[in-house]
Amino acid sequence: MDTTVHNEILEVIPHFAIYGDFVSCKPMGNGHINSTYCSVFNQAGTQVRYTHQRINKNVFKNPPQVMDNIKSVTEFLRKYFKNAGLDDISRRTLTVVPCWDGKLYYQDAAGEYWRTYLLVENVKTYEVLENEDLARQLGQIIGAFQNQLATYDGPRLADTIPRFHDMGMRYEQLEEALSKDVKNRAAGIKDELDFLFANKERGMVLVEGLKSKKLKEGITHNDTKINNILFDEKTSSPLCVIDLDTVMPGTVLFDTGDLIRTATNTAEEDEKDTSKVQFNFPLFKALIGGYYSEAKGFLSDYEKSLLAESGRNITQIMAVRMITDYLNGDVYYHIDYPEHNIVRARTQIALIKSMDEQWDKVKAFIDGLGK
Ligand code: GN1
Ligand code: MG
Repeated sequence: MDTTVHNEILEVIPHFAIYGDFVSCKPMGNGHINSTYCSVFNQAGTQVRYTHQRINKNVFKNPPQVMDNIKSVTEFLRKYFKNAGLDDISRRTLTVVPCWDGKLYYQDAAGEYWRTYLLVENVKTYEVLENEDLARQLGQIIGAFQNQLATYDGPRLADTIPRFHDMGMRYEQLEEALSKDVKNRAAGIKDELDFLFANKERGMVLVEGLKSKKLKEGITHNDTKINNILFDEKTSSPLCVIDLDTVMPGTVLFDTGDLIRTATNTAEEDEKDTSKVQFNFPLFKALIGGYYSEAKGFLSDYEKSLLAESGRNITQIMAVRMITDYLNGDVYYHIDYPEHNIVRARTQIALIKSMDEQWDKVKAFIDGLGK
């Protein structure tokens, strides 16, 4: 047994409806919000793996509601894939393993919420994309995911984090953090704050588009960073969109935005050397070309015109959120070291600057899409 395993998980696992003999469990994953473990069971001679997650209730105020959403979405997708004649469906969408009492979560004595999924085997993830072919396929799977969810006919989905991508609210939170400055960090990040406030106005385009109904509201993923997509280890093709905690109403541009933010960056989200952070135009073209091949049937002209802008916009909102957390003393995102949030924010700002430098060709590419 791995000694790094936290004892709490050993109390939690037996509540889930898993047959066979428990073999081992260890921490896994690198999400910024939930804590994840992987367990192994011996089921009559076959080793089967599960993932267990503690849902961060500081972030998700109503974990049972999150699980209801996930159940509705994964059941819908399973049906969809079945109707499309696809095989290997338990690798194409997540499978929730309920508790013995039928609940989709277990609440431990400390009040923490836990959930379990089948672990999707033989897959890999990327922090930085390696080539244009991967980018094109990544764009396609997110376009397809949105296409699938456009026909969603299950129970109404809850807003698991209200106003999640509302730039106006995110700036209000930044202002508040700045006025309190609980860690006296504001003085050391003047350039970053100046940049974000100077660009506040242009950041409002998506949230205002939703308010004025110039942008349609549909069901979107809202957290399409590239490591939330599992790629098949053998074929290298994207297979499964995971991290469904924030699947809820939004504009498709929230998803293209996060995809652009993470797929076109030549460096990782928390690269300390910002000179390594560049917006990679060939990757952008491949990504959006792939996305557009799936999305052209449902994208309005206005949505299409904002495809590139969505990348800049979601990168900006992440910078605002990361800097806010830095000022608040790192209460939201998991951090590995004290400067982690400001390092992340600087990377986002460097990426926006690199996009700005290449904006003419980016715009020209978007204008020429489909022509
Ligand atoms: C968080 O859970 P994870 O690590 O996929 C965050 C996203 C940010 C992302 C930045 C619920 O995502 O909004 O884009 O970190 N999720 C939540 O890496 O806040
Ligand atoms: Mg997440």
